[in-house]
Amino acid sequence: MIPPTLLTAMRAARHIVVFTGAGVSAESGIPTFRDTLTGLWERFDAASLATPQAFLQDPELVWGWYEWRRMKAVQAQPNPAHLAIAALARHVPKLTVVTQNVDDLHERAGSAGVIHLHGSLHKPHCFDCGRQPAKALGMPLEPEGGRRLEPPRCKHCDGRLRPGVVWFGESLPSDAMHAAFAAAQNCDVLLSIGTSGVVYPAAEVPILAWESGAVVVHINPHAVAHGEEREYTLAGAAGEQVPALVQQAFAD
Ligand code: BJW
Ligand code: ZN
Repeated sequence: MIPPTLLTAMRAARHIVVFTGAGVSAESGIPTFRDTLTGLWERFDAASLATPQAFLQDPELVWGWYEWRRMKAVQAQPNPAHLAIAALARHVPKLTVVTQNVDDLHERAGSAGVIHLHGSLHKPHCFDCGRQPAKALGMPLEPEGGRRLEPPRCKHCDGRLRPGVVWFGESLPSDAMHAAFAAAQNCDVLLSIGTSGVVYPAAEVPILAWESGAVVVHINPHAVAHGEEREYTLAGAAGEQVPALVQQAFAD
């Protein structure tokens, strides 16, 4: 049951921030970051593949992993959580969606102006000169007979293209980070959906909101909250909890 005090806070909010992690896309069939290493990839550790050092050491392995993940993302469809977040924009004066995800399921569900803190699977750039290719990547190829795939070359400097995501040790895009922090500091309610909250600086977003006086709601099947005042947990899958919250808060 959703606490009535939370429903009241949702209805009174002038600005809601929705902060999402991999769990929001799990029910679309996209493995969470810490669950990506199944099948062909089970021998590997995600945290050590998602680094510039791993790409420099074995570009074909890392590019193959990201193309496999891009294929999963292209094949996936937005789920009821993405759709309910898009619908929520119709009920509040201002809604800001901040995601750590590198898929585009929020946009495909109809959310506008989504802030991507960790980049995108769909916008590669050159490892050497940083330029983006003029032509978008084609449909992802299944690496033949294994995992490895040669990254395409940059038309400008012949360097290797790399996924347009933020790896460990790299800076987040500063405009996205500043916009996310500003939104967190100026919202009334923040919904933190499907994130383990262990990766910084993104993990500061709900903390900043809470410190600025917002109501913070965690939606996750596993315990991630601390039980502070103004902090709620809706334990369960995003695809069930988010539509229920939006519906109960704003049912006519
Ligand atoms: C469901 C569900 C369902 C399941 N419904 N829920 C301060 C302290 C300590 C360390 C650091 C620090 N500041 C910086 C660092 C270093 C590092 C870091 O944070 N390390 C920690 C791991 C300790 N951060 C960085 O390096 C960042 N850069 C930086 O800070 O630069 C300056 C600097 C450099 C060096 C030193 C110091 C400063 C960059 C971080 C970039 C992270 N990038 C990744 C990879 C992106 C590309 C890719 O996808 O491959 O982003 S890592 C990975 O984690 C990915 C995700 O966006 C991110 C967050 O993961 P998320 O979304 O929470 O997913 P999961 O899988 O962890 O959790 C899923 C959750 O869903 C779970 O809770 C489930 O229960 C739940 N769930 N099903 C709802 N149906
Ligand atoms: Zn280049």
